[in-house]
Formats: sequence, structure tokens, C-alpha cells
Amino acid sequence: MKITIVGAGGMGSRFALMLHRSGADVTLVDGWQANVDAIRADGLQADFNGTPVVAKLPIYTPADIATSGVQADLIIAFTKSNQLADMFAQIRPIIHPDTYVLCLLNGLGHEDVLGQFVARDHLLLGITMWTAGMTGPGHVRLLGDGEVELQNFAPAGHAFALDVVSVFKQAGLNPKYSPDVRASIWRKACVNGTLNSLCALLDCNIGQLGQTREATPFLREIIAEFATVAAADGVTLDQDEVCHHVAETFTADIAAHYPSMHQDLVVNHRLTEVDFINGAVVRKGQQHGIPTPYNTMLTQLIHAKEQLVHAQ
Ligand code: NAD
Ligand code: AOT
Repeated sequence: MKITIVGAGGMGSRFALMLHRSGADVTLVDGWQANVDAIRADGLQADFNGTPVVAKLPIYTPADIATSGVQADLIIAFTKSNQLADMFAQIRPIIHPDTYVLCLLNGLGHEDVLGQFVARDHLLLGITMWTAGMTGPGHVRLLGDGEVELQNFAPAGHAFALDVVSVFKQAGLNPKYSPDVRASIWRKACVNGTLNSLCALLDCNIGQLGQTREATPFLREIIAEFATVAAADGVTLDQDEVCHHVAETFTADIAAHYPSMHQDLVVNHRLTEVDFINGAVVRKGQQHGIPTPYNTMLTQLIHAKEQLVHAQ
């Protein structure tokens, strides 16, 4: 299976490295010129659980890929949410009728964006509990374990989704075929809707958030709003189970992780994905007449902080 990963940031690099080490044919596409230049010059450099690893991988800019002759059986999307539409508009020339696209971004509603570029029966959706962080152009830190849940968006994609599960298993990515990927996506959105925005606002990692007295009440209120809106969207979430799932991270290996929204806003002064996480719940709540005061305030606070740090 020829795989092209679009978005060679922390997560795209993790998946590229792990797939490459298992023998898969992997090509990268990235829009950050300094990152492309660094990977071309010195390879992708990773701190892989404490071991320095270098992988020589082909990498193209979105403008170059159209004329590169690169063929992909599978394109894995790993941009940030706010980069997805623009990236896919640029790489459209490499999406052929038999190309599948797998979206593993955090957040809600990406199928609407990708549906403009790929047929429903060639779209796969999923989530991942792996983590990653960039430490500079061409450099990533990859710690701990994780897993992937994925499913074909339409029945015709079933066999290919199983092939992807098998390729990911070979790479040690701990994949599972999800029987209900919309529920998987909402459940993961609850992880990000609590940990990402709170850690970015409080400037702390997951473990430090968990040590505050407010952490559990915050989780309950935010997740209750997610669950009410999800139900109106046709997805049932078990609130107690999801609260437990999120709270487990407070004392797990992942406790030292600074969520990607913290990396964006606090460390790199970049615009965040909040409109696709808490903000998406606010918008969907409005459509269904469901009040979402916690998610509204979190979205507003993140946007205010984006302005204060002049995020771009
Ligand atoms: P990322 O920010 O590391 O990379 C995304 C894109 O932004 C890449 O094209 C990258 O080159 C570019 N970029 C990164 N830093 C930049 C900088 N300083 N200046 C200019 N461009 C820069 O994104 P990610 O963390 O890999 O996340 C991709 C998706 O995966 C997101 O939807 C995210 O929420 C999700 N996710 C992330 C993690 C995590 O631990 N990082 C875990 C699970 C899911
Ligand atoms: C995360 N982190 O999803 C992953 O940083 O965006 C992120 C992210 C798995 C479990 C807990 C947090």
C-alpha cells in the first residue's frame, strides 16, 4: 500500500516514522517550508521514546506534489483542523477515483470538508490516542503508547479499512476497526474538549490539570454538554464512561503530555483548533436549541488568548 501523509507535523511524523520502520512505502507532504527543507536536508529526526532515530523520507510541498508523479493508495490527513480544506484543495491533483483518504484529526465535522474532495465510499474516519510534539523544523518528540480506531464512512470502503488496520498493526500502531466511528470521534472530542482547552488556558500538562480540585467538576460539566449535543446529533455517549476515560489520563503515562492546543497557543502562538472542538459543540447546540455555557466560555477564552498572544 502506497501511503502519502499530508501534514508532517508531530502526528504525521509519528505515523510516517512508525509505518516506514515497518517497511511501508511512505511519502510526506507539508506546507511549512522550513520543515520541508529540514527533512529534505537531514531526514526526519525523532526522539523515539528516548532513542534518537533518523528516517530519510520523501517530502513535497503541496504545490510540488501535483507534478511529482507520486501515486497514493491511501492519503492520511494529519494537518491541523484549520489547515485541512486548504491542504486538500492544493493536493486535489493526487486524489484519483481509487485513492482512499483517512482522517485522524481531532475535532468534529471533518467529513464535511473532506467530502468536497473524495467520494464517501473512499473516505475513512478515525481517531488516535497516540501523541507527538514538534521540537523544531524536522524534529519531533514521540513518547508513550497509543491506539487508533478507524472505520469506512460508507459500506463500500469496508475491505480497504480492514487492509489499513492490518498495515497499521504491522507498524505497531495498535489499530482497532471501530464498529461506530462517529461515537469514537465524539468520545475523543470529549478528551480534547476538556484537556486541550483547559491545559492551554491554565498553562499546564494533563497531570497538573488532574491535580486541581476543579478538574473533575470541569470534566462533568463539559462532557454533559458534549453528550447532550451528541445525542441530538444521533450519537449516544455514556457520560460516566467518558468522564472516567478522560480522568484516567491524569495518572497515566500521558500525564506529562502538553496537549496540542497548548503547544499551539502557549508555546508557538498559533491559532488553535477550538472552533472544531468546543466551538463545534456550541454551533451544533445552537442548531438544536441546546445551551452550552461551559463550551461557549471555553471557546471565547481560547479566542481571547489567541488575540492576546497575536496568534497566527
Ligand atoms: P502540528 O501542528 O504538529 O502539525 C500540523 C501542521 O502544522 C504541519 O503541517 C506542521 O508542519 C505545521 N506546523 C507545526 N508547527 C509549526 C510552526 N511552528 N510554524 C508553522 N507551521 C507549523 O499538528 P499535530 O500535533 O501533528 O496535529 C495534527 C492533528 O492530530 C490535529 O488535528 C491534532 O489535534 C491531532 N492530534 C494531535 C495529537 C498530539 O499529541 N499532537 C494527538 C492526537 C491527535
Ligand atoms: C491526547 N492529546 O489529542 C491524546 O494533544 O491534541 C492532543 C491530544 C490522547 C490522550 C490524551 C490527550
